[in-house]
Amino acid sequence: MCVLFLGLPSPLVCEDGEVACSDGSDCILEMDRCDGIPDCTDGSDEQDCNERCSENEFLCDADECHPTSDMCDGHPDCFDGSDEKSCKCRVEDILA
Ligand SMILES: [Ca+2]
Ligand SMILES: [Ca+2]
Repeated sequence: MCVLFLGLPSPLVCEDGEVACSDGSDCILEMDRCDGIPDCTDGSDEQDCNERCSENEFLCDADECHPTSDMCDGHPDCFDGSDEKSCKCRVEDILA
């Protein structure tokens, strides 16, 4: 089975259990995709990972990634506001 990303300049044939990096430069193991560690030179194996965010991001309950600096800043950044819901460090709580 060949797994190819659409729009490659030249077809890259990967072996079973492998996926192509989006720049077409390399094949990586399927298990290495979305494991939080960039294996492609362009880091594309860690992009478009619905269930994972970058190292400096967190995942909302609504499946969005936001910078960790947005967490617990008193302003809802997640669509569902989950970045503020799970706060144990809210200013209000500290002052209470
Ligand atoms: Ca990876
Ligand atoms: Ca926030």
